[in-house]
Amino acid sequence: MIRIAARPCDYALEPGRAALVVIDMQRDFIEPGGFGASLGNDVTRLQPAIAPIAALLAAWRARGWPVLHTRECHRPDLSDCPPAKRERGRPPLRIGDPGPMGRVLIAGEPGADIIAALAPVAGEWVVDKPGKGMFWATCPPAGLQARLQGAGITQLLFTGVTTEVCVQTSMREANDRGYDCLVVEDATESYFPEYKQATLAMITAQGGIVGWSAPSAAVLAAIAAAAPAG
Ligand code: TIU
Repeated sequence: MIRIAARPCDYALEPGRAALVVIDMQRDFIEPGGFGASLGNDVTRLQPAIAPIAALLAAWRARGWPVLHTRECHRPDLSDCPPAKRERGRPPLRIGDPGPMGRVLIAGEPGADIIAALAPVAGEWVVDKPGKGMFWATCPPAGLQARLQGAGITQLLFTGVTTEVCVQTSMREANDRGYDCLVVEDATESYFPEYKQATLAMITAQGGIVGWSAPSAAVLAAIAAAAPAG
């Protein structure tokens, strides 16, 4: 057990049972011309999360611990995209429309790729999700919960984008399913800094009603001291 200095109290990480979760670090959210930009957002605001996530990935990979990446994307025929999602707002490009990185938020298109700096390596899970949460309609037929249970994973450390949308939704889904969840504070970003801060505060309030939070430095220092890279 590795003790991480966290909010609202220390987090007891169990080596090998704690997956690093990287939510939706895709070109469609992080680069100009994708889904995030189409919604009117300043995509440069997500950049600061990249280096902390890369450092966490290196630490997990050095120890052979499980890593799970997600991608928010839809089938080319949009059969898994509810009209209520596609028709929301008045973006210049909607889900499925052709854009500079291919069809927006469609599996297999360049925009749906995870950014090169954080590309998955062999053996890591890549979970495509049509919704905000990573448990909703993923990993057919048995679902993500069964897959995590099969791998003996009981703890999830969350990183990625955006804090108050897909990271928070996935963390809440996971909390309800019994996982010990920690969000890494500098390894997640939002297009709205105030929403990021509010999300971290509401997750850790009330004794950790949704889970824990900690800076990447605290996570990395704790595991470096307790579990030297092999
Ligand atoms: N718009 C926004 O902040 N986020 C999303 O649409 N998806 C994710 O958070 N991945």
